[in-house]
Amino acid sequence: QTLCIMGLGYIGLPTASLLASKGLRVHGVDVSARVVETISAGHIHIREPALDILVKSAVQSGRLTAHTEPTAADIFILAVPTPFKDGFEPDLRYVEEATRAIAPCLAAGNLVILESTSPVGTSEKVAAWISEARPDLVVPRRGIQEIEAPESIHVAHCPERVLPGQIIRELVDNDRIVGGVDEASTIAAADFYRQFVAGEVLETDSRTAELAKLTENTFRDVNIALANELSQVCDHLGVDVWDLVQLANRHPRVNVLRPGPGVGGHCIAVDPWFIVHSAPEQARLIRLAREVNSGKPEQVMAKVRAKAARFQSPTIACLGLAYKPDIDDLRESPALHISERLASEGVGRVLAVEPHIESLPAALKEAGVGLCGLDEALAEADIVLGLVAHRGFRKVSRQLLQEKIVIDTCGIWR
Ligand code: SAJ
Repeated sequence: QTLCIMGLGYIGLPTASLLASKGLRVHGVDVSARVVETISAGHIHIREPALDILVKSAVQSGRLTAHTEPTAADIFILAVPTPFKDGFEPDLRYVEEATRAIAPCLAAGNLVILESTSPVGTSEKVAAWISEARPDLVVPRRGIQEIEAPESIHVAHCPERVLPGQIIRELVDNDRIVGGVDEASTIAAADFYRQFVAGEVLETDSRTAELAKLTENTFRDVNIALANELSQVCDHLGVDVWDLVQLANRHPRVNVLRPGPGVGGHCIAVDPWFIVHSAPEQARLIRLAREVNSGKPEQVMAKVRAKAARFQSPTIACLGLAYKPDIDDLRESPALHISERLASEGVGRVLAVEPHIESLPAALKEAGVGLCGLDEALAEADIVLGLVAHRGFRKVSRQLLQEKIVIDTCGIWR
């Protein structure tokens, strides 16, 4: 089997190299010439444990090659970004561009899989774009069974579900949801994933598969919003939120998540909006949860401003910049946003501690944030602001902390 993967980012590249390691011939495509060059040299442009070794051996074996243009293949995977525009409207530009780019390469019997997290109905749009570009092919449509049409292609959605930091393992171990635009597409796509997925491959239709993925990330967002709202309630009532969560979670059917400085990353803060946008009247709780989580950084900053007002010119040690613990990923990170704002507003001198990076992003430097080691930052700090529960932060001496004003947003020392 030959494979053409559109998009060599956090999902496309691990998938491409994994499938190449299983013996498939993989033609990887990315719009960035720099990304293509890097991968062709056997290197990677993103950080993910174990990915470097996998890509290197896939490229060396000749089974993974990187290009800027697609080619004919048996299976096409679309793994391009699906951001949103102003007004939280999903931006399907990259999916449409990738679909139109592969259309001339398609032949009867091919399978096209959309892996990008997408609003409900996107797989049907992919099928419609193909049909428009290639009237000679039989393209599946919802609810219409093409009986014995050898010239038919297949279109299905199989949402990615991997956790950054554990991508390689989860690509194989996680159960996968596969939903075709028609039943033949579901079967074709499920057969493909069963070749390399150790978890179960669950069959459904494309619309249910699309909504299932959005539901998974929305479930997490709503539950984090509950934790974040409880942290506000606790501040108001003078209750320790960490004690509260720990005690409530001793109930056999309760599992409150951890409050934090806000929800980061490029998935959980985006995906719920796809549901809200497509069903605004119905998705009231989902919208509110999103608003609670996106308002959390401002509440953290208000707390810091209030404490900082006691000093002439306080030094604030911001512990962590990543979007979650023990990774180096700074994308859409509330910790990064808070550090930058505290510095640019002049709330104090901001020293950031982020053991997973070597230099600060330009915007933070411009805002006047300094990057330094944990001990140095703690020695100089008047206010210690815990933003990410990196493992390395736990060891800080309690005695040292007692001499400082500590705002621990994510329970590092609990
Ligand atoms: N967070 C909290 N409290 C918690 C848990 C998380 O504040 O108790 C915050 C984190 O600090 C982070 C954000 O939420 O800022 C998101 O982190 P995460 O670990 O929950 O999720 P992601 O964004 O790294 O990956 C998610 C995963 N989805 C689910 O767990 C349902 C992953 O499986 C998806 O593949 C990924 O989104 C994606 O690409 O959609």
